[in-house]
Amino acid sequence: MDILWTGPAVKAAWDNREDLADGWQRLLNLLLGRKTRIAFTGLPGVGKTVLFDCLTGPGLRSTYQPPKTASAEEDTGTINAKRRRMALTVVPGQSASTTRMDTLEHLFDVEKPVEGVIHVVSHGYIEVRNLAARETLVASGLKSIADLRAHYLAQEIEDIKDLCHRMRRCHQDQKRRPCWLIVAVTKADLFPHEMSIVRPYYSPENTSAFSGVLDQFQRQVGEDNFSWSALPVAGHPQDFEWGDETTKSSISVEERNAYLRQFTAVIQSKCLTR
Ligand SMILES: Nc1nc2c(ncn2[C@@H]2O[C@H](COP(=O)(O)OP(=O)(O)OP(=O)(O)O)[C@@H](O)[C@H]2O)c(=O)[nH]1
Ligand SMILES: [Mg+2]
Repeated sequence: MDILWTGPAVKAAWDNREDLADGWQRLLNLLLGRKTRIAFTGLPGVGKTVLFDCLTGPGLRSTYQPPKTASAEEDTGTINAKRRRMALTVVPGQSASTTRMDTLEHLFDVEKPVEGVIHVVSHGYIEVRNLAARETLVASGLKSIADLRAHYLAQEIEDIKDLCHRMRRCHQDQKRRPCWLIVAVTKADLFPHEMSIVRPYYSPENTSAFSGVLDQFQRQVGEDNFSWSALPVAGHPQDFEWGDETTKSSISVEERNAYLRQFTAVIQSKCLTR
């Protein structure tokens, strides 16, 4: 499936293609029918829960408010799922608790690993919701948005290395899972004019500090056993503030919805081809 990267292109292709909720319902049926288990991974504050909420429904309501704090518990889908525990699990952000580690251990358990991974990144735009943590970062010298992003881009690399390490352990078992990964480059509303940099950085078509980690992992486990792709998305467009600087959010509601449609379709196609 061809993945489109710029808001206007995604909008032209996906605008009104289907009701967002319908796309989700189809995906849900597919997941429940096939028992595909999918993990949402990525740094705390990157936007995992918001994307999950968009897929499961609440995030699409005009009154939706994104979480004010890091998730302490994993998010799992129950909505519209006839009380069955859904196959999507979001790793919680609060690293102080053991829950984050426990969830990761559970999702990448060598005996029973997930089938697919949605790894969320945000081009370094990480929401630090804890006031004390914000002050600590500023005191350590991260005064501008550019400083903060550089810091989190470096952390993203460590995070993807850690994830590949966990996936490698699972692949050493005969089950050869996870067999696919989607890099969801969220908060695309904050960098609509930088897609010519963002796309090669995160996607398989070039080798960058980020994509090189996944390429290496793919070589280690074999191309037949693992595929990955990347796509832009925006769950909840809003301005990004740090210190006295602001990065303006600038995409239309239609573009955001089109991004989400493309996202759901890509997840579906991964679930169907594996
Ligand atoms: N500009 C913009 N901001 C977003 C977007 N999605 C999420 N955010 C912001 O990022 C914050 C963090 O989103 P969450 O979904 O809670 O992040 P998370 O990855 O679940 O965080 P943890 O639970 O700490 O792991 C939200 O409160 C929003 O303020 C987006 O698409 N665009
Ligand atoms: Mg969360």
